[in-house]
Amino acid sequence: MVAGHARYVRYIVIAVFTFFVFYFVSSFKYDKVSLPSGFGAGGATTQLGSAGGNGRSEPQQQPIEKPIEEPIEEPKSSEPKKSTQNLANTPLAMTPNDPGWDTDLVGTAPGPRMNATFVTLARNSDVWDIARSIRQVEDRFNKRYNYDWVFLNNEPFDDTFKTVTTSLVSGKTHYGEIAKEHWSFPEWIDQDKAKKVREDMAERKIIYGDSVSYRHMCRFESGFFFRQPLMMNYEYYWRVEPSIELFCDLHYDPFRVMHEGGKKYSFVLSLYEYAETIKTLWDSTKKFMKNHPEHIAENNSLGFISDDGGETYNNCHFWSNFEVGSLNWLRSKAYIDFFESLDQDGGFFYERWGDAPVHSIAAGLMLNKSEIHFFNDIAYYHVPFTHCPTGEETRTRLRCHCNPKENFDWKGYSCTSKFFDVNGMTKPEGWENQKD
Ligand SMILES: Nc1nc2c(ncn2[C@@H]2O[C@H](COP(=O)(O)OP(=O)(O)OP(=O)(O)O)[C@@H](O)[C@H]2O)c(=O)[nH]1
Ligand SMILES: [Mg+2]
Repeated sequence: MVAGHARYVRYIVIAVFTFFVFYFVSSFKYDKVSLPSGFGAGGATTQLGSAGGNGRSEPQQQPIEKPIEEPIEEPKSSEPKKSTQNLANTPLAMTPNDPGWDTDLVGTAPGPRMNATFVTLARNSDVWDIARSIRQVEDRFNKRYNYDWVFLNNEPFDDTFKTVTTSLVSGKTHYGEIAKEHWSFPEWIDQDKAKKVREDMAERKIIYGDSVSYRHMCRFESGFFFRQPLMMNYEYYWRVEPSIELFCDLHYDPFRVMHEGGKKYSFVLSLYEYAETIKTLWDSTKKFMKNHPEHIAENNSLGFISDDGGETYNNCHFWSNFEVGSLNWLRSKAYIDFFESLDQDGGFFYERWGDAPVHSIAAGLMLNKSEIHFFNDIAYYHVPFTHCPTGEETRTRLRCHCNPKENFDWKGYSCTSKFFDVNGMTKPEGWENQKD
C-alpha cells in the first residue's frame, strides 16, 4: 500500500514537472540576431560581412529588397577611400625578395586599400557563372582585401542574383540598373542600315554578328560603365566576367600597383581582333586623331596597334574581359571625346565594334607607355584563352594550378610579344619554348 502511494506521488511529481518544462519552452522568447547593417530590408546597399569575412548570417533568410541605384555618399577625391596606413609603412611586396612578401596569405591583408571596386555587367541568368568567377577572385585575392563589387544590368537584378553574389563577395555589393539611353540605339542611327548589317553578318556567320544586345553591351562597356552613378565613387576598377578562372594566388594588391605605379590601364591577354567586325574603326580613329591632336600622348604605344606608323590598324588589342584600370582616365575629356567621336560614326551598330579594340586603341594613343601594365602574376582564363605565367619558379611560388602548355602569351595569335618589344621589356626565360 505504502509502495503504491509512493508510486502515485512520483507520477504526480513527474506530471507537474513535465507541465512546467512544456510551459517554459513554449513561452520562451529569444531576441532576433541582427544582420549586418545595410543587408536586407530597406538597406540602400547590400552588404554581408566585414573585414576578414566574419560575422556572416544566412542571406537566404533576409531577401534583399531594394537594389541601390543612388550613388553612395563618398568624397570624390583622388585620395584612397579606405587608406588606413601610410603607404610607406607597408611596402608593396611584388616578389619574394621584397620586404613584406607574405608567403602564408592568412587573414586580412595589412596595408592601405585603394578607392577601387570590382565591376561586373551581367544578366540574371548569368548568376551561376558569375558565382564561379567570384569564388575564384575571392579565394585567390579578395577574401584578404574585401574590395566592393558593383553589378550592372540593363534589367533589374532578381533576388536570387543578389542573394548569391552578396553571399560570395567579402566586400560590399551594389546593384545598378542601367539607364535606357546607355543601352539603346542613339537617335542618329539608321535602323534599316543597322538591320541589314546584322542580317549580312548572320549569313556570313560572324560571331554575335546578328545580335542587337551584344552591340549594346559593347557600346556600354566602351562608353558608359565607368560613369554609372554607382561607379562615380571609385577611382579604380577590376572587370570580371562570368565563367573566368584565376589560377594563382595574388600576393599583392593590383589596385595599389596601379595607384603607386601611375598606371591607367592593364591587361593579361592580348590578341588580334576579328577584322570583319571593325572594318572602319581605324578610319574613325584617324579622323579623331586629326580633330584632337591635343589628346595624343607623346610617348604613346602606336607601335603596338599599328605596324606602319599609323596608316593601318594591325588589330592588336588587350582582351577587355579582364581589365584593371583607372576610372578617372576613362572619365577624362580625352577618352570621352574619343568615345563620342566613334559613337557618332555609328560603327557599334553599322559594324560590330567591340569594347576591347576601342579601349585598346584609346590606351595605345592617349596614354604614355609607362601607364599600361601587363599583370604577369594574374593567371587567368576566359574561354578560349589562358594566361599562365611563364617560368616554373613563378608558378610554384604563386601556387598556380594552370597548365603552362596552355599559356597563350607567346603563341602566334597573341600580341603580348609585340607589347614586350614595343616597350623594350625582357621576355621571361623559357618564352621561346611556348611559341607553339
Ligand atoms: N546585363 C546584360 N549583360 C550582358 C548582356 N550581354 C552580355 N552581357 C555581359 O557582358 C559581358 C560580355 O558578354 P559575353 O557574352 O561574355 O561576351 P564575350 O566575352 O565577347 O563572349 P563569350 O566568349 O561568350 O564570353 C559579360 O559580363 C556578360 O555577362 C546583356 O544583354 N545584358
Ligand atoms: Mg565573356
